[in-house]
Order: sequence, then C-alpha cells, then structure tokens
Amino acid sequence: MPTALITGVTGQDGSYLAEFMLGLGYQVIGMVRRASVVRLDRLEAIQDRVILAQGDLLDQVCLVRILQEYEPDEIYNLAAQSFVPTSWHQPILTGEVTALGVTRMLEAIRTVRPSARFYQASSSEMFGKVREVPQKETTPFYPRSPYGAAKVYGHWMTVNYRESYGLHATSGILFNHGSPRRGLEFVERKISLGVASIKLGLADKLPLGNLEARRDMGFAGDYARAMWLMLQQDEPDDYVVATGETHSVREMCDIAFSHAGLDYQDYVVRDERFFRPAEVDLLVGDPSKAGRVLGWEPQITFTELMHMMVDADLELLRSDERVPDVTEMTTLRR
Ligand code: NAP
Ligand code: G4F
Repeated sequence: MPTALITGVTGQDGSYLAEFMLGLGYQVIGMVRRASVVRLDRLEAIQDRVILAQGDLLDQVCLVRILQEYEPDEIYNLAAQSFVPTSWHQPILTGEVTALGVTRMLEAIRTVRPSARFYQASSSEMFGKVREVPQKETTPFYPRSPYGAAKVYGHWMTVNYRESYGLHATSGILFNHGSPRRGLEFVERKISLGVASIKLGLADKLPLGNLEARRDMGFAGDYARAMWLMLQQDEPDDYVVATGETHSVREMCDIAFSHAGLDYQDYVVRDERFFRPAEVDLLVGDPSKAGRVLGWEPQITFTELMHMMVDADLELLRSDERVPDVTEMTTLRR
C-alpha cells in the first residue's frame, strides 16, 4: 500500500485529495498543525481512516521527523496561507508559510526521503497582471500580492530542486476552484452563502467588491484528481489546471441568485472595503497540456458548481448550524 503525506489536509483541497487517495487504496498521512481546538469538519467522513500527524510548515524539525517516521512515497504540499487579502495584512507570515514553507519541505525531502514524489500547490495568482491570454505553463509571472509573490518563490524552488537535485518535484498551477467546502471568505462561497442567507430571510444584502474581476473557476474535486495524476507521470513537470473559461464575479452573482429565484441586482451592494490595493483582473487558463499528457478534464461546469454551492448552503443554514461571519475580518482600509 503506497503512503501519501498531505499537508493542508484540513483545507478544502486536502479533504478532497485525502478522500480520493483513500479510495485508491493509499495510506494517507495528514499533517495538522496544533491549535487549541483542531477543526476536522472537512474530514468528517474519513477521519477514522486518515492518520493525523502534528506538524507545521514553519518548523523544519517536525517535517524531517514526519518524513522519517512515515516514509511517504508521495508528498502533496497543499498547506499555505491561501487568502489573498490576508497576505496584505500578514505579508511576513504569508512569506514564511506559503514561500519558505516550500523550501523547508523540499530540504526535508532532499535530506531524508529523496525518492518521494513531491507536488507543490502553485497558483494562477502567479500570473497576476497577465502577460498573455490564455495563461499557460510558459506564460511569464507578474504577481500582484504578497500571496502571489510567495507562490512564485515556491514554484521556482520546486523547479530548482527538480533541476539541481533530481527530485521528482512537480508544480501544479491551479486556477480558482471551489466547492461546498470552500473557505467562507472566498468570493464564490461568500456569494453562495449570501444567496442562501437572503433566501431564508437571514440577511437582506450582500456587500461585495470588484464585480468585474474575471476568474477561471472549476470544482475542487476535479482538481484533486489532477494533482494525483501529475505524480503518476514518469517525469516531473509543471501543469496548468483550469477549465479554459472565464467568468466575472457579476456572472457568479447572476447564476447563484437566479438559482434561488432571486435577482442579484436587488441585493448586491458595492462595498469599497472589499476592493484590493492591486487587482488581478483576468484569469483564464489553457489546460491543453493537462488534457494531452494527463488525460485530465473537468467534469463539473461553472454553472453546476455555483448551483451545487447554493444548494449546499441552503441545506447548511436550514440545518440550524451557526455559520460565523468571517468575511469582514480582512477588509482593507484605503
Ligand atoms: P485552504 O482551504 O485555505 O487550506 C489551507 C490549509 O493549509 C489548511 O489545512 C491550513 O490548516 C493549512 N495551513 C496553513 N498554514 C499552515 C502552516 N503554517 N503549517 C501547516 N499547515 C498550514 O486552501 P485550499 O483552497 O484547500 O488550497 C490548497 C492549496 O492550493 C493552497 O496552497 C492554496 O494556496 C493553493 N491554491 C488554491 C486554489 C483554489 O482556488 N482553492 C488555487 C490555486 C492554488 P488549518 O486548517 O489549520 O488552517
Ligand atoms: O475569491 P477570491 O478571494 O480569490 P482569489 O483572490 O482569486 O484567490 C483564490 O484563487 C487563487 C487562484 O487564482 C488561489 F491561489 C488563492 O489561494 C485563492 O483560492 O477573489 C476572487 C475575485 C477577486 O478579483 C476579488 O477582488 O473576487 C473579487 N471579489 C469581489 N468582491 C471579492 C469580493 N473577493 C472576495 N474574497 N470578497 C469579496 O467581497
């Protein structure tokens, strides 16, 4: 039974990847950082089958220890400070975790477990102020946030450890992907939860920032499958994973509100606090290499994703569960 280590297993992607790999018969080790209350909500269905190992990307020693103890065959580095606005509030922490954390893991692999295959969760945010449309593996980077800059560093360190030390180190350049397990502050989840709240009479407006920003958005479950496929290749490489379509935040609102029988124009209000100091206006990926080499293509369309998320949030709120409003914690004073 092969062993996989997943950092960020408590996150959206980590939970989908762990489920997928358990289904393939892997032993899954999930790295979880210490907290006064550990939240394993996203792992509810598989918690008894994932081996949890306490660790943190800020701490080199624990990474070495985990690799020595579990001897993983595949390592998926999904852990990161992943919310772009927080990266302006906490640029140093973002650099420590999202950038240097990658080097800590690569060094641990190089010294302790060089035969392991490594996946780095790179991001379309690296393209930032885009130099080319659509963006592909060879498109130059122009990051627009501390998060984007940290991801560029992590990406290039992955390429360098591959070329300098011969590690099987692969970088997946994933475009936006959501799901009902998406963090509450990301725009598609903020919209689906907002629609559900309004539909059930729990709110009467939804404050948003830039409605004209465009994203290439798929379903997280499809993207987890692409991560695994990348590490099954004989040679490590870089891959863009995307749908090839782009949609504005305004379109997201239109589709989500319409699904609940509402008109977004009656509820969405412009709120300056959700605009960013520097915006990524347009992302659209060219996933043809992933299709050709990995045989990967997305199964869930953008509209299906938005409907799935609205339905899940209606069910969540109907179940009386308390959902904290975290979306205003990182608003930016201008
Ligand atoms: P997410 O839901 O925010 O999950 C992030 C994970 O990282 C959580 O498990 C979190 O643990 C963990 N983490 C944060 N700081 C850590 C640290 N210092 N040490 C160890 N673990 C730490 O993110 P996601 O959407 O699943 O994304 C997964 C990865 O793909 C991230 O690297 C993200 O930047 C990247 N990415 C995401 C997208 C997307 O659209 N979703 C697109 C491109 C790339 P806690 O639960 O303890 O907070
Ligand atoms: O949902 P977002 O916060 O995601 P963003 O910045 O695209 O980053 C996500 O995707 C990246 C891949 O490209 C990942 F690497 C990263 O970890 C994360 O998962 O914002 C999307 C767009 C932005 O243009 C933003 O300005 O939505 C716009 N937006 C408009 N109003 C809003 C809001 N974003 C948020 N979060 N909240 C708003 O009220």
